Amino acid sequence: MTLWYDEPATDWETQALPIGNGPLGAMVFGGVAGERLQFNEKTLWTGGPGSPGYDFGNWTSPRPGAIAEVRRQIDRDGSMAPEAVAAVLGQARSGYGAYQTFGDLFLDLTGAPATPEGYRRELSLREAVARVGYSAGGVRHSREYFASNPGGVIVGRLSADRPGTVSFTLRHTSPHEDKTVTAAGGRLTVRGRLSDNGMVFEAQVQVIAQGGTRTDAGDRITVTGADSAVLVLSAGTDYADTYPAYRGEDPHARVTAAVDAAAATPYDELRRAHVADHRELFDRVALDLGGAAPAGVPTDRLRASYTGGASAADRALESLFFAYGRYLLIASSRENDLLPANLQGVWNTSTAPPWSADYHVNINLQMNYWLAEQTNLHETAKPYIRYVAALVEPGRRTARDMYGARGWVVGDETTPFGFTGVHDWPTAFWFPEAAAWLTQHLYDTYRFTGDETYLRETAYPVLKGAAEFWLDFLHTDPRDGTLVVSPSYSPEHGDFSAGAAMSQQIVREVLANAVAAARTLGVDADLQAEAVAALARLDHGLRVGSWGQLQEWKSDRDARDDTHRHVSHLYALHPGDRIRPGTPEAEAAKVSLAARGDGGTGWSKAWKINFWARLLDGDHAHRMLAEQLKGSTLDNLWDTHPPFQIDGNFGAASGIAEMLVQSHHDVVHVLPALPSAWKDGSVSGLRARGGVTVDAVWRNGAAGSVTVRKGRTGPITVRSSFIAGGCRVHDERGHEAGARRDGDTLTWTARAGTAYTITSSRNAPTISS
Ligand code: FUC
Repeated sequence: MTLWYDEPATDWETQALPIGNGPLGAMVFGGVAGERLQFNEKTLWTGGPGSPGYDFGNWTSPRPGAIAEVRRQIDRDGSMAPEAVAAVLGQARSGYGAYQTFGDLFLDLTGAPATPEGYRRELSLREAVARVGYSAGGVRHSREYFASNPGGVIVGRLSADRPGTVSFTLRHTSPHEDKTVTAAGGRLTVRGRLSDNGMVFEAQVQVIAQGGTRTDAGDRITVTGADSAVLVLSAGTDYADTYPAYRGEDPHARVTAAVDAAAATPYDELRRAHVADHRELFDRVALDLGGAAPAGVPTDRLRASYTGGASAADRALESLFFAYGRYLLIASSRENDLLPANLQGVWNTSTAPPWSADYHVNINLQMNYWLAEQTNLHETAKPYIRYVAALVEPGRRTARDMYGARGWVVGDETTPFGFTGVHDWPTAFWFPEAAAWLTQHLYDTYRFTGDETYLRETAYPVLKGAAEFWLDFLHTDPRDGTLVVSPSYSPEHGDFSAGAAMSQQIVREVLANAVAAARTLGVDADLQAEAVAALARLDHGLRVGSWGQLQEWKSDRDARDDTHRHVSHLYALHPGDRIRPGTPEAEAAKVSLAARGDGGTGWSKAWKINFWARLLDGDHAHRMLAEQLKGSTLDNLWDTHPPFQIDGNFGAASGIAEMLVQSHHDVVHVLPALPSAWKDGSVSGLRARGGVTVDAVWRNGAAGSVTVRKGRTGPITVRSSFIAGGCRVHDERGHEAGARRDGDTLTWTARAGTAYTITSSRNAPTISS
């Protein structure tokens, strides 16, 4: 559970190692003569209010009839070029902004050796601690770094096994010009304003040296001849996630308090509290694929020699990659965060990162959170849920003013400043389905937890607004009288048309979820009736085309040689659940997926792991995992689009979880897509819908035992191929559960908190059907 290297990092993107506590992130380089810690605070963004011309993406003047005109043209001609639609409905972006680096801390190390011995740089995923070590002149030098969520700080410690040998100068650099850097009392304070939008930012670093001398000099701090030294960093901005101003308190008091408190706490205590906090989340799941990393082989070489074959080394990299996905989510998204993980999590070294390191909501942000519930990291999804809820207010105005609709909406991509309108990049400016898609996770969280208070107070109001938008904005298709989305654009692909498959599948899902939620809560009878009536008229969005493919558009025009990275028309297979394996639609999805091929950007490969897992084809899912590790993974195991984009890390971890446990339609399916390469293994702590925790052990490609625990007393149905061959179900005390078997499924009434183990045994009495 450790990434390690035998050289310092020189490249931020491919080599440096990420630590983070949700709001704060840092990249550790581990240089010998100079340490570099690039750091981030997640709210430091240009754009939004204060940025010249910011308009939330809403049309700056009304365009009566513009959407109706596009609809008319599509009704008449069947399609419309993206450029033509953008010319009518788009608007140049202004004040969109981008996620910003906060800057770098440099430690210039005095007297560093030219040729250190025994160099090692590592990141322990279990502890969430990065370490650097080397020897020189008979002295072992060690550094440790971690980002503490309970402390709200990033902490570093430099030490050596000979007293008096720790010496360095700490300084800060950043591309933000309007700032001051001052040093006093061993504390470096960086304070300034982004010139673009006036956002106030502040960081403080306290240096605490044991032994030696410390000198504060202008904008830097020098430590000479210390036994060890601790650094404590915190940072903040005056961002608030409230429409329309998006500004709150000055960060000074918060940052000061965090650094003061951490500086007054012994290092070992800070570290202990951090490791305990991290492990409370990280240790909930364990995956063993029978891997063993060869001794002495660093992670970059482990990855470079990976083939996706049968070796124990390959299994070790796969389970490490899964653990890393969970590590990265814990590090970049926590319950006390204002913002969810963006395209780069919390890590960004630039003022102009790719795609602004924003929130792309035509798959990327959603993909970031696919693993959250399944891999038992519910808390990490809280900033996502909060963020989506915060889009409702700006999104209502956009829905009303641009679309003439109730509810709320957001377009293809967005920012921390409620950018819910449009821009004018023809292939990515229009995707009002995003709001509905974003609510999928909110409703699914309820299905995992069964928490009705959460459903009533948090999820339902957001879901309801997303459904209302579509009740007002559907269009009657003159071809057949069904209700369709128009203009409809299958993400970043082809022409605009009416009723593309993904549009219809998403709208069906949001309406169905809204009805189900309202029924559960016993509210909004009128809305339920309205949604039920719309569902009856809604085009179904699942068509099998001339070459057996699932159609991406309502008319049959998919090209067989099209390998576009988005596979949007398979939404109903994943992340939706309407397409069930073994049905004609699933067969058609398979044809489409095979035609799209095994290539693609990092996130596209990750999505394909999930698709093949849902089609119960473990070998093909594994092949996609191998493609991702071979072709779309960097030395620091970050996913690369290219460039670095974190969704692929999260999507792959989700895909691995989908290979092990699926839980749709009230069935907990254990080991649904186990690849032949994963002969022996075990997993524990995965979550299934219905408040269920699942452990499984398998040998020779078949489950030997499965243990499930349910949060509430009630019926449970477990499916796994081994069940068909005979099994018994007993609780912790050895009592039979009284299960009923039907082929490969078992159903019984599970008591809350009781562990039930299903064992396959020829000796045990077989449960009769
Ligand atoms: C979507 C994708 C691109 C990229 C961008 C951030 O628009 O089509 O490949 O991942 O998001």
